[in-house]
Amino acid sequence: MSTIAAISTGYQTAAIAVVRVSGEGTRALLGQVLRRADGAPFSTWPPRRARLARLVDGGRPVDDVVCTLFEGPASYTGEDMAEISCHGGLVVVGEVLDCLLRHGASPAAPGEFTKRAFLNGRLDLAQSEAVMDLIGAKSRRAAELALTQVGGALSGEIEALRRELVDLDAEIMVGIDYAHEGMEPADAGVVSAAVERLRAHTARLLRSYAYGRAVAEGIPTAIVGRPNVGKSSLMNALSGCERSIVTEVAGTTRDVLDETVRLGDLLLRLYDTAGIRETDDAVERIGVERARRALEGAELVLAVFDRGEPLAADDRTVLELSRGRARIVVLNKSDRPPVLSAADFPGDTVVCLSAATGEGISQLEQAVQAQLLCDPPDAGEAVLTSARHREALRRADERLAAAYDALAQGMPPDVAEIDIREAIEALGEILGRTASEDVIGRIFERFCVGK
Ligand SMILES: Nc1nc2c(ncn2[C@@H]2O[C@H](COP(=O)(O)OP(=O)(O)OP(=O)(O)O)[C@@H](O)[C@H]2O)c(=O)[nH]1
Ligand SMILES: [Mg+2]
Repeated sequence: MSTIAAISTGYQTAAIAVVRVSGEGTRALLGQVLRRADGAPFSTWPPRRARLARLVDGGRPVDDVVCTLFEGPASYTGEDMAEISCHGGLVVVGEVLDCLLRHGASPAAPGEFTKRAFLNGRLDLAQSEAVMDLIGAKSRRAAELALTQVGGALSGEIEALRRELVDLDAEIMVGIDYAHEGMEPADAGVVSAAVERLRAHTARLLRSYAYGRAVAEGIPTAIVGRPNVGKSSLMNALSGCERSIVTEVAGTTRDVLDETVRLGDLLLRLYDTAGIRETDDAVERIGVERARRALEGAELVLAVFDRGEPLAADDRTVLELSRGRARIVVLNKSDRPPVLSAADFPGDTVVCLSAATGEGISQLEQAVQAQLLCDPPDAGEAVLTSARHREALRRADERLAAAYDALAQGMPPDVAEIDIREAIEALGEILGRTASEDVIGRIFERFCVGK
């Protein structure tokens, strides 16, 4: 493969920057542009040792750099590669990269280093995706989950599942292929017991997605309620900044404001909306319409009420609009004498809090976890965070269910074998064993250049 180069630290002024090079021409390329003060030729430099050198472009000094060579196949990409730490000024970094390109390197495409790592078997597809999740992590917990996945926690579980299915499939196939030689067909009871056991595993992984997604991506959440109940105050209390304007005037918020906030481990993509009420004001009416749409698009609704006042007609409209949705009733202004209580909202999860003092906010977190069925996993358990992985795992699980049903209906194991083979394929897609070029291309396109 060609030798590629890219700035891995992004285009910004910093003390140092790292330019990466990978490909079989790495040594030859660096031999042309790096000079050691002691004159030792590049070919004699030991790998995995940082070496100070001057980078020169046809005799013209460009920068003093520290270069580390990693020999393939035990490198990130699996090829010979190098990391050049240079001074981090935009001009200097640009010149270092230009010099490498002038001496024969090609500019790396987005994610090309990691793509090569995948193609050379250094990382599987799930691990490669986790590299990007780690870079883009929006919270410490999200970074932790991504790092565990880079380390192979999810891949290990998926691969173990796949292996067991491959063994099971082989057992069934032996019975089919050698039936004429008197080989007994696989025992349907044994096969269905194995399938059931594997399904318990896929079911647990699928359940973990609610938590994984809430941590990694966040849940679209609409804050709705009649005017003045404290929706914007709640948004501000959760985001820790004065994101929304708060006043005692009913009808302050006119447009939908969004902000991603952290609630314990979970991320909520919060939408603060205009107070829902009948109004003659044309601008406010548009705001109310947008609030309704935000509510429809949300996966979780925080329906806010003023705990110090009896339920008004507009409050009942809010309850009506959010009926049947994943909803938490928030009784705000709990610092005031109470009028409303949980008993006024039978069947609902109710949290009393004060957006003004912050009291009760932590109860909201527990309520969100319970409402979204996203309890944290036990330590060491793999967590699904990607929609692609969930989709493939869901397909595998469906095929296993079909295999189980076929066996339960007394069909011979070779009918179930087709389903088992499809389940193996679906699991292979997660790891990239059976993913199409298209899927792989699309995954790496989303990376940044230099990764
Ligand atoms: N005592 C008390 N007052 C609060 C609390 N939360 C909000 N308020 C007050 O209630 C008033 C309305 O607050 P907002 O956050 O603007 O209410 P809103 O629901 O966004 O109102 P609109 O945007 O008009 O729909 C303000 O005067 C807030 O200071 C609370 O927990 N306790
Ligand atoms: Mg408001």
